[in-house]
Parts: sequence; structure tokens; C-alpha cells
Amino acid sequence: MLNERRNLLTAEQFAEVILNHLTSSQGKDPEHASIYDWRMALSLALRDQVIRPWFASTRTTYEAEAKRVYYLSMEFLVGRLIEDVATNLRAEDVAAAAMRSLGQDYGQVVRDEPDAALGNGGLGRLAACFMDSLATLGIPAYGYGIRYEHGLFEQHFKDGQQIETAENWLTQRYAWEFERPEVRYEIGFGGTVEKSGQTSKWIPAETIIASAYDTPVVGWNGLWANTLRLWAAKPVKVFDLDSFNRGEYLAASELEALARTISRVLYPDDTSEAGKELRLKQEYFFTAASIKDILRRLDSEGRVVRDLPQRVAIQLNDTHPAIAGPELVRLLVDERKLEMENAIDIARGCLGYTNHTLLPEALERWPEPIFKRVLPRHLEIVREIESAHLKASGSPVRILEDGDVKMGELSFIMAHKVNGVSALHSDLVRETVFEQLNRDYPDRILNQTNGITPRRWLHNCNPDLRILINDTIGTGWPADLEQLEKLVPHAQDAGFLEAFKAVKAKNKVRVANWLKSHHYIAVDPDAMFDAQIKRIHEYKRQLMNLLETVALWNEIRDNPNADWVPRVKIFGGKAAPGYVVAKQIIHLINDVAAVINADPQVKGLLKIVYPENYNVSMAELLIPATNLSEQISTAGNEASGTGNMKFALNGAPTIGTLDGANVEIRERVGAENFFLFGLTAAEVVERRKQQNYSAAAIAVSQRLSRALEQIENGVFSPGDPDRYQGLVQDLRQKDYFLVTCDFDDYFAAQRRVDSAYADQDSWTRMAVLNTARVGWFSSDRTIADYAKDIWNAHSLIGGARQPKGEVP
Ligand code: GPK
Repeated sequence: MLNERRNLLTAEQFAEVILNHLTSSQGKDPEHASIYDWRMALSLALRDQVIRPWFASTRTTYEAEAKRVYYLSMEFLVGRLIEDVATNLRAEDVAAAAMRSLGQDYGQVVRDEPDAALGNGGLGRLAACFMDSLATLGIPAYGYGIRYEHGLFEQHFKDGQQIETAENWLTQRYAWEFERPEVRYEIGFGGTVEKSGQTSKWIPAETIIASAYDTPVVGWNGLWANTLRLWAAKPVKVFDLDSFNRGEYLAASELEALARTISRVLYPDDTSEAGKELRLKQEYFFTAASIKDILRRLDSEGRVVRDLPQRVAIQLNDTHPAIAGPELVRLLVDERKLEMENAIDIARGCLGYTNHTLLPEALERWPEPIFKRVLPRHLEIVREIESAHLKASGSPVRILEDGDVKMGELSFIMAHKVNGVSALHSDLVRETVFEQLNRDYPDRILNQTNGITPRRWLHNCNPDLRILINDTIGTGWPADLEQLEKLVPHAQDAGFLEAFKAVKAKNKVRVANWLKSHHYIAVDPDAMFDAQIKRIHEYKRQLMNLLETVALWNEIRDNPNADWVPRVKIFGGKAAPGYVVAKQIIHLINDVAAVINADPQVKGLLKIVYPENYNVSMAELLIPATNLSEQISTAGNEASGTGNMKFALNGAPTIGTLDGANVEIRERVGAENFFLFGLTAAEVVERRKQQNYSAAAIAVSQRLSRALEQIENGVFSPGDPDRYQGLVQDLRQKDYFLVTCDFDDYFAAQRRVDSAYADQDSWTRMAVLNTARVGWFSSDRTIADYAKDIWNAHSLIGGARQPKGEVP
């Protein structure tokens, strides 16, 4: 009954499985089934196929006594999974055919799945890509995070302004997970520390339950599957019957509501600090549950805690799970009676820490009183960690400073390896935030340049390019992305260039149709699609892109008969609800769009589109259709970027600064295939020391002056002419992110883009060379390097980059 080669069912057999789920799991017959029922039936049928490799992987890991990787992350920005699972099982054709035979539109069912949006942006999406690569490489691993009841908010525009509404992905059953009611841990907060002699015991004031939900994550070819284990908060006591019997109905359920608050919502702050006690509780909640789970697994395998560093690698995705260090030490000392310094060394042997930003507002610090109130014993242990560090290194760097607990320093000191996420960022980590600690522990910091999974970000999101590449260089590239190099010679082949261009054109039509049907906007698919899609943040400089758009609008109106290259400027992204300036920028983009899009003088030449509620699925639609990738952050601020890699992989050259992974992308695709502009990170530092640098930059730029005046005089907000005075004043007087200083160079680079795009053959060649030369940015490469340099973990499927053979 199994297909020989890939353990697959035939389409007929698979349809049978889907029908069974429709009736047995959904309780519907085909006549009464909704699209939701069909989607659930399809998802459950696919999930069934993951079980076998999942069990086999667990068994293999156990038998091999292999080291396991634990990736602790506050965020997993997973998106949809149907296509991901279907293609990794190599069952996409079978699944589509089965659905067709059942009279269903496969694509429509796929698109019915809501995004699992348990993350804000790059950091959360990186964690999801890493899970895909860990499974593809066959490295035994668990992802640990929080099963938020509400993922990232949904964004709506009302009169051009961002409105947030609660995201509700769990109102429908989540098809991919297994509830594990038996896997539950009590997690404490607050209370006191009891001392007797040398020993300490924490007596928490309140406890809640962390309850596990497991989602299998299957890798390419279905050879290996790991687990994403997300924790939900539940009350120890569900319901207080005594209160109820007294007629206190609300009080009877109060405990439950309070406990569940811990996993209720994802904090919507990206690269900025939330600083709330509830956030600290969330961090401790999922970290403590994960550490307990790790120790329970160690015990169940008959190992002792001395074995930990050989058996367990724990990676901290930013400082959010930094409390893992003190928690592990606490369990080793208070419960397993190890000596403090020994416990610290053992914990350090397991821990790695990844830094994702240098922005000071994103470096977590907790006021000591809050920390003490929530985690009194951990505060004592942090002091012990600090004194052990001071003693061993003679370093002046403290963890407790100015009344705060500094989580970056804590993570650094408790980790045996610390990494940045691009070459430039890792250098800056060494030279800035951790300068002294780098001197104290010179071999601790290393670089691991980010990557993206080629399955989601090329194979699945760009089916026509996938087919073209398969036809040209074969099918080995999804698990060995550097094979795309074999496309380089085809950049000279006119037939291939035509085909490549046709794929892009088709993807653009797809987006144009979607904009028409879903957003009531008409765009010309023959225009250049220029996209900046990412969180809205001042350092990412959407404002500079918009100013350039206004300047271009002016230029076109001044010279209507010049040879303008028609452009569609696509913006996408959310602002943190409390980030006032970012929300003003959104408002301004929409205001400028309203004026420019209504101006008959630039009709067909310039258009701005900003579809609301940008998310992973929207990225999968837009990236394959984009011609130009905007990566224009102030140098030194974007730790890596990963959207930059996705665009290049899908044949969109970059206009960008020397920031984050842009630097490495440019090195690989070639300077001639990258539109570089702007100050370098070192020049940014120097410029900021000058007086009135923004006034000076504005004074020498006619174009910029004019655009700024238009915005501050209400050209784009005629009903409320003063609306953007504050925003523009800030650019005139401060401009911390040097929008004004880079503006002219950016404008000039855009005009180089125009001329290059006008020659479609050479543009397409450039696009092909981008695709061909960014294979190194596969997250498979990133994960292989973490495994080698940080985790000392190994693939259990052999020939990891080109998985072959059956699971043993
Ligand atoms: C960094 F610090 C943070 C954060 O809180 N959230 C987040 O998404 C991003 N990031 C960086 O801004 C990106 O440059 C980077 O590519 C991404 O993390 C993954 O490393």
C-alpha cells in the first residue's frame, strides 16, 4: 500500500484518508463539509504521514544516545503549514490530486489556513526556518516556546491609520498539534526563600501549570521529524467550587483566568522593550517549563547532571529565555545539591546565546524590585553568577547595575558561546555592547550569519521558478542550495533569461489580481515592483523610501515627457501599537498614497500600494513578484535582515546600505548586481558627532527640501495640514537615523535602478545572478554551522545536505 520510493500513498489512497478524517474527525459528510472541514481533513491526513518518521526519529535519537538541541524562543513565526508539510513529504502532487478527485480546489483550501503568527518579525521567522532546517539535517532537536492564545495583532487601516484587533487563530482547532495533558509542570512565582544551613529553598507564592502541545516538524524528504513544544498556562485548580456554592460566580473562575493570562498574548514589540512584569513572567514560564522538561528527559535516560553538556545544547534566541541560566543553576544547587560553581560551569557548558540587536531600547533589563518580586531565589543566584564571574575574570562588568538586572550580560556570562547574526553585526557585538566582556572572554563571540529555508522561500512560494530551476539544473537544490550556482552559466542564455522573466511576469500578474480582488487597487503588472516589507521602524527608514517617492513624483510632474520607468512602490508592515512615530509613518505612507495615486499626471508611472496586515503568507505572495528589494536601514542597525535573502533568492536585486547581511549578499552576488548607497556604519558614528548634520544635509538638497516642505505644509493632509509637522521637525533637528544624510545618495541609486531596469535583458541577467549566487544563505548552512561551532550536535541521517536512504 506504500509507494516504494518515498513511502507515499497514491492519490486514491490519500483521498480515502482525507475522507475518513472528514467523517471521523470532523463529523461531516462531503455534502455538508465547509472549506474548514476540508482543510482540517487534509491537514490531519498529512499529519498522519508525519507520525512514522517522527516516531522513528525519536527512537533513533534514543538508541544513538545522541546529543539533543533545544532551541528556546519566545517567538516562532510559523505561518501556514499545509504546503510545507506536503512538500517536505514530497506529497504535494498526491495531495493536490486527491483533493481534486474529491471535488475540492487544493489551492483554495491551502489558503484557508490562518497563519500561526506567534512572532513579530525576523527573530520569530528565523526560529521557524531553523526548525525546518534542523529537521532537514536530521539533528535531534526541540523548539520550545509559548502557545499564545492570541498571536500578533491584525492590522487594519482606518482613514490611513493603523488599528489593531486581536488575532484569534485558536478559535478554530489547530490541526498540527497534539495536546499532551500528561506533560505538565508547576511553575512558581514570587514568595520567599527559606534558608537552612547552606541550603536554600524557594517557596513560591503562586503556582500555575505549564501544559505541553506538540507539533511535529518534518524535514525535506520526510526523513526526520523533530518537535515544536509550546507551553500553555493553566491553573493548578480549575474551578473553585466553594466560591461557586457561595454564589460568587466570577470569583469561582478567577484563578483560571489569571493563570491563563500568562500565555494569553504575544507582546507586539519588535526590537523594543516591553518592560512589563507579565512579560518577565512569560519568559520565566516557558523557560522554566522547558528546563524541567529537559532534565526530566535526562533522568528518564538514566543520565546524571554531570552529563548535561555532553547530552544537551540549549540555544537562547535573544535574551528572552536568559533566565534559563539561573533556573538551571537553581535546580542543580537547590534540588540536586551541586556546589554553586560547579552548577554554573555545567549550565554554561549547555548554553549558547544569540544576540539579534544592538539597539539599546531592545536590550532587556529588569528593575531589581520587579525581578525580586517575581523571582526572589533567582536574584540571589544572579548575584552568585556575578561574583563567580568577577572572581574568575577580574572583569569590571556587572550583571546588576544601576538597580537593573541586565539580561544581555547575564546571557553572555552564562553562555559558552555568544553569536551575532551577520559578519558586520558580530563585529559590532565585539566592538560595542560586549566590548569589555569580549576582552574578558576572547573566544566566546563568534558569527553565524542568518539563513532562510529554501523550501518555503523558493520551492513553495515560487512554483514556476522552482520548475524552471528543476528543468535547468535538476532537483538537488532544495536540500543543497549552493547548487543554484549551476545557474550562473545560464545567465548568458537568451532562452533561459526569457523563461526567467516570464516567471517573474506571471508572479506579478498574480499579485496584481490579488491587489485588485482583495484590496481594490489596480496596478500595472508591467511596472517595476519595488517592495519594502518588514516591521515599521525608524531605523529601517521607510520614511526615506517615502521621501524618495515624493521627490520622484515631483520630478515626473516637472518633466512629464521624460522617459520614466513606471514603478509600483509596495509597502507592507506593522508598527508596535505603542510606537507613536512608526504609526505616524504608516499614516503618512497612506496619505501620500492617496494623493499620488489620484494624480492623473503620474498615472501609469507611479503608484503606492500598502496592503494591510502584512504577514508571512503575504510575504510568500509578494516576494516572488518583486523586482527591487529595499534594504535601506541606517548602517550598523539591522543586525542581519532575512527578507534581504528571500528577495535575492527570488530574483530581486537589492537597493541597500552596507548593513547586516546586505554586506555578505553583495559580496556574493557581485557589486555590479547590487545597488549600493549610503554611509557606512563607521561613517554613521562619525556623522552623529557633527553638529546640525541634518540641517546641513537638507540645505544642500533641493529635492529633499521640497519634499519635506510639502509634507509639513499639508500637501498630503489637506484636511489637517499640521499633521506631520512634528515628524518633519524631528528630521530637521535630530534625525538620529540619518534619513536626510543618505537621501541624495539613495535618490541617485534609485535613478541607477531606473536605467538598469530599462534594459530588460541586462536586468534579468542581474536577477538571475542574484538567485544563482545566494545559495549560501540557506538556513541549512546556518544550522550546520551552529551544530559544528556551538552545539557539537550531529546529523543522524548522514549526508545531511543531501539526505539519502531510510530512517534506520
Ligand atoms: C531583532 F532584537 C530583535 C528583535 O527583538 N526582533 C527581531 O525581529 C531581528 N530582530 C533583527 O532586527 C534582524 O536584523 C534579524 O535578521 C532578525 O532579528 C533575525 O536575526
